[in-house]
Amino acid sequence: MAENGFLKQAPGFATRAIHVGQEPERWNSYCVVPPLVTSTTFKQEAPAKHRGFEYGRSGNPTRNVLEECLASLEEAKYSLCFSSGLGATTCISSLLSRGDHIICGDDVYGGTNRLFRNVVARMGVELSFIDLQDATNLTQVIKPNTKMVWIETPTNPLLKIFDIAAISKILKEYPDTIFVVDNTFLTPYFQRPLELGADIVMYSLTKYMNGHSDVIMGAAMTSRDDLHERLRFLQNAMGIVPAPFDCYQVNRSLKTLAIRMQQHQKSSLLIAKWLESQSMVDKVIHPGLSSHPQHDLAKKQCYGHSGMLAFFIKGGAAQSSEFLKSLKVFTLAESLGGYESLAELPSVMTHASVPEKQRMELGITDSLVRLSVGLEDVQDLIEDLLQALDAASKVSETKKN
Ligand code: P1T
Repeated sequence: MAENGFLKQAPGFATRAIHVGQEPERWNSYCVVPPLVTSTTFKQEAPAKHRGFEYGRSGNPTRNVLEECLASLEEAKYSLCFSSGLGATTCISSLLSRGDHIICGDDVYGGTNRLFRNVVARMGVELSFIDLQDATNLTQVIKPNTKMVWIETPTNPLLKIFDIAAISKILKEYPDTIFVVDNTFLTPYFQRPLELGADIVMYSLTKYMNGHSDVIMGAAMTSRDDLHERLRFLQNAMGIVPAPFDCYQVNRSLKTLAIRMQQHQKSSLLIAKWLESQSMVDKVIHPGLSSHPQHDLAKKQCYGHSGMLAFFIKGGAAQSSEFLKSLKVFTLAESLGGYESLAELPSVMTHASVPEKQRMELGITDSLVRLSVGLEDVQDLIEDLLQALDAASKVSETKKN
């Protein structure tokens, strides 16, 4: 057990992030930093006789370097990269056929909800959203045609925790159902769903994995040969591949993933505890707080928590809007997981595409503020939050929703 009560990380993660796939001996020049290969095509010695690369969509040396490193961090046999997180989701959901049923956790990124509802369901896949805080809820909706269960944990934006091992245990009875976990909020540094029984782990690499808010990319990892073969076929057939330069950037960013995550963890918990003491804050949601309803589960299944937290501000849209506009160190923007702190209002930003009824049932109200705590000095962040909460407190009561 780690000092904070979460699972203790085995040594080796940072070393693998720095060295796996990066061996200088692979390149004629013995370069220590893997090169950025932009060539879209590769010379063949004779028709259909090549040295592993034919055409940039089906494989690229810089992408291979990144995919190898990612597979190692996830302790997965395989990893594939995509042009965005939603690109990875598009590819994974293309494993399904008309008439299949997908069960999705009730609280997911707004874009994932929109893709499933407005694209995947329209192609004839049946869709159910369900709250899996109690894993046995699954048994009430699962059907013979359920071919995929998709969850985020912690969920975006409410940070609910689902028990990956308990869900996968139930799914043992349904061997044709693929269990996918979107692990974007935690990264393999803090949670490894494959070791808990998931079939596929999916990422928006745009977030913590790249961590510098300058690349849009996604990934899928699996240790199942059949799933990898099909996903690799789809990645190429559907053309959802990332640019080599973006792969180069993410590969570089992985070198500092472990230390970045440690600092995100530390700063976000300090801020969450501080927010709990503020009179303008109704409730703080952070898996590292003992007040989080699944704090014990988080400690049982994760190696730590990231920089993500959410809180309900006292009042409504007028107060949350004033708070967000008043921030000076935090930037009011969508996305998360970068070195810079971000704040947003999910109801009208990242989750605006979720139908209002579903948002209200979940509790994604105009008072719910989401923070991605970055790597600035934590005291500067607290002072910024303090002055913005103060500004929000001055908004007249009558301006409440
Ligand atoms: O933006 P993209 O790389 O396509 O990834 C989509 C995605 C998938 N899964 C999770 C858990 C996500 O949070 C996201 C993107 N989310 C945001 C942009 C956001 O601000 O929540």
